[in-house]
Amino acid sequence: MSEQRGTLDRRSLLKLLGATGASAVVTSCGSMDGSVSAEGLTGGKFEKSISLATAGPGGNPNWQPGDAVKFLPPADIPTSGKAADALAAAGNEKLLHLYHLMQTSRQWETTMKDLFLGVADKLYGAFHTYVGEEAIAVGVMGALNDDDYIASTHRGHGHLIAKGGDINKMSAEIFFKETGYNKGYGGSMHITDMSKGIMGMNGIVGASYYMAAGAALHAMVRGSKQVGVAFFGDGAAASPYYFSAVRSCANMKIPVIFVNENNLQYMHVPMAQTAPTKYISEYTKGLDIPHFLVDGNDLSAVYAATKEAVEWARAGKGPSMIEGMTYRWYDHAGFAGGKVSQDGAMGLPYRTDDEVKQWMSRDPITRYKKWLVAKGLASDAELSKIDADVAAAVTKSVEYARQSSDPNPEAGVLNTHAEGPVKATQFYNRRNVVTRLT
Ligand SMILES: Cc1ncc(C[n+]2csc(CCOP(=O)(O)OP(=O)(O)O)c2C)c(N)n1
Repeated sequence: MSEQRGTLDRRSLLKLLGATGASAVVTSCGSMDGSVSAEGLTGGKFEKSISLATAGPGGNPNWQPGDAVKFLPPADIPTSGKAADALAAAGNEKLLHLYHLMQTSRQWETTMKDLFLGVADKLYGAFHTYVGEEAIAVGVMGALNDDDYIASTHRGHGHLIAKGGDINKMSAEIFFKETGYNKGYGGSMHITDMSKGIMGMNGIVGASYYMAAGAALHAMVRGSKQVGVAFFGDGAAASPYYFSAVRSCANMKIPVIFVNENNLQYMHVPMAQTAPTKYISEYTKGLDIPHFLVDGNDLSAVYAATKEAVEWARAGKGPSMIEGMTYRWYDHAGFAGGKVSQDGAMGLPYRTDDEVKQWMSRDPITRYKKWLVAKGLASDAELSKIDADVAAAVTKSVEYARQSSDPNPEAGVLNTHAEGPVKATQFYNRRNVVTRLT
């Protein structure tokens, strides 16, 4: 139908169309420039135009493998400005600690990758790497207190390490040993450490929203000023629970920070084809909460945004949303296209090697290192020493895992209840009545 202009109101238009026998009416249609207006058809005006298609990354049906380079951040992190000042004010000890955490996350996962691809340890099980996205976890956690809560994702090793997780127990869990975080029963996607406010990695995409909201609501009721952080990917934002959770938190002013790690890839499909808007942060803009769209490979940008979000939450103003644009270096899960002692997965069908290499040239760790040196906040020698210390700690964690014992198979049904360890012969039903099964 061609576009009509004039002052015909909706009721008259529908009457007119009904009289001609029309049974369905298209009142708006998308255009590739991204804006749609119903002005001509309704005689009224929408307050804002509604984007149905944009120039990407989201909502772009013309997206091609390789297009992620259009969202490459600059080579260097700005050394001046609001974000740079906020991070620099954190002080040298903390700045070096954040570098240590980023390196630990990178080196631990890279070592695991080599072990999965190598023959010595025959590792198996799901493993989703966070390599390339470290600035988000470390930037967010740098702005939190130890007793704040986080709800992680299937790609959560970086979240755990940044929140103070123990790499010995993480390595042991990947080796399915009894000294692992989950005593060797869980593997990568269930690692949890409540002593650090880590409510767990989680294989259920979109589960972090209500976990973080529940913890934050509990904190709100207690008046403790703790916040909850829900990490999630661009794909997870498609969950119906996403909008629902942000809406509920906004309604009740629950102190949750929704942190979207937009790595432009939803398993093996580009985010361009799975999200209707240009950015994920557009989904919730109508809720009138703070939104921060940041370069997710820039530690200072993530840190500064999170600091503001935390202040907002602790002041009782409720939730906020941060979207960090980033890129994962490896395949969705496992190591297709990866090689021992080589960074990044190449030859994958849904992205180009050039795109991968260009994003790797925006390595958040290298950028942060250059920033620290350029601002005179650390020397190359200091940072190299941290690199070496981290390498030694990662090697030690692998040795710890190798030397630990396998779980006792007879203990398989222990530790499966939230109430704590129960005897294998006991089962708690919903009324908490102990029922003897044998
Ligand atoms: C409820 C649910 N649906 C589907 C899956 C399968 N699944 C695992 S990861 C994933 C994609 C998640 O993509 P995104 O949220 O963008 O995170 P990323 O992997 O890019 O970090 C899907 C669909 C799942 N684990 N849980």
